[in-house]
Amino acid sequence: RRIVVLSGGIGGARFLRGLKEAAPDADITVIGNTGDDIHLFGLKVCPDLDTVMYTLGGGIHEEQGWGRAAETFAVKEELAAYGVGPEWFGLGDRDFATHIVRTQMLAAGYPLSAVTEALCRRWQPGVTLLPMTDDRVETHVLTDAEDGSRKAIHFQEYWVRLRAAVPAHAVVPVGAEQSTPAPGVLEAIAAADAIVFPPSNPVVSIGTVLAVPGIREAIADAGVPVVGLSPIIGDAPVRGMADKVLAAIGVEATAAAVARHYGSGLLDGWLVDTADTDAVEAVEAAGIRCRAVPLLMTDAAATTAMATEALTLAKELT
Ligand code: GDP
Ligand code: FO1
Ligand code: CA
Repeated sequence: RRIVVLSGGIGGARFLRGLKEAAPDADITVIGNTGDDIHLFGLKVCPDLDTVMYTLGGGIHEEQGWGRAAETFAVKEELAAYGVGPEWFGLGDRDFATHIVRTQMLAAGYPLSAVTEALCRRWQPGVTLLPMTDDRVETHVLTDAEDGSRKAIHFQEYWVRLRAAVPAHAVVPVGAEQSTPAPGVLEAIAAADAIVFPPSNPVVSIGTVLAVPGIREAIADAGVPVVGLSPIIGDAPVRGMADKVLAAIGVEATAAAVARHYGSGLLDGWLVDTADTDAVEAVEAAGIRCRAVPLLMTDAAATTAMATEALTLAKELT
């Protein structure tokens, strides 16, 4: 079985661990969000690709959910001693090596997809990890400037420095319109037996992947079940500030509203948590098959059970 998963960072990566357990023989292709990417100190950092790679490759900082296990911050401290920031973004020494290799390969002319493949030769994530595009796409958030006008800031500045605590008027994947899917992306979608939206951020993770022209259309035209799992439980994100970016695009932070946002044109099946059993009827009324199952990735067994439910739902919809 060939399964395609659109993924952000933590939510997608943790789900993928369960999916690998639930379908050990499946051929899994992950289309990773690159809208969170940021250039710092002359280096290209790809947080969501790295989170998937480290999580599936056994190098992730488990509690934190991003960055490397057993990390140290000597380089960051030395940069700070020179007064070189930003001090609000924590790049560790081990993680730095990834960004150095990536940046060196990009400078030598390799596209991000080839660089990601090379990095994965070390980490052996057990999935094919593709960036959504080889082109530069950067998510910016429209916020208020001091003088009352509006200014766009990089998503990481909004998310990490400001903790999404300032009003967000719009979320813009800058460069997406002119981007094209990375090699292998449309091919994987066309060859898939099922397409899964893990419990990733619907706006700045899955929404950004869908903003690459051709990807949404390819998914809708694939003619195979598209099933998703809600990242919202009990009208709140399980972790992070997804409610803030949902508000910015005018979508309520509920499991049902997120399903309706994707819409029956894209989504065939949707899993909500058992805390949201009430939402099932509304989702089905929107033409999306829905069921309530436990959706908390508290441990490996619970995560594998979620992936099994998603695959069962996909099979039913085939
Ligand atoms: P990010 O790029 O690191 O923000 O990660 P993703 O976009 O892949 O996933 C973030 C989303 O995962 C957040 O909106 C969370 O609500 C969701 N999430 C995290 N843990 C869980 C969980 O255990 N269950 C569910 N259903 N969602 C989760
Ligand atoms: N998230 C933070 O909240 N603070 C950080 O300092 C931080 C550093 C960081 C470094 C590398 C990396 O791959 C991810 C990092 N993240 C950090 C996580 C990440 O940038 C965001 O959580 C996601 O991009 C949001 O989707
Ligand atoms: Ca992300």
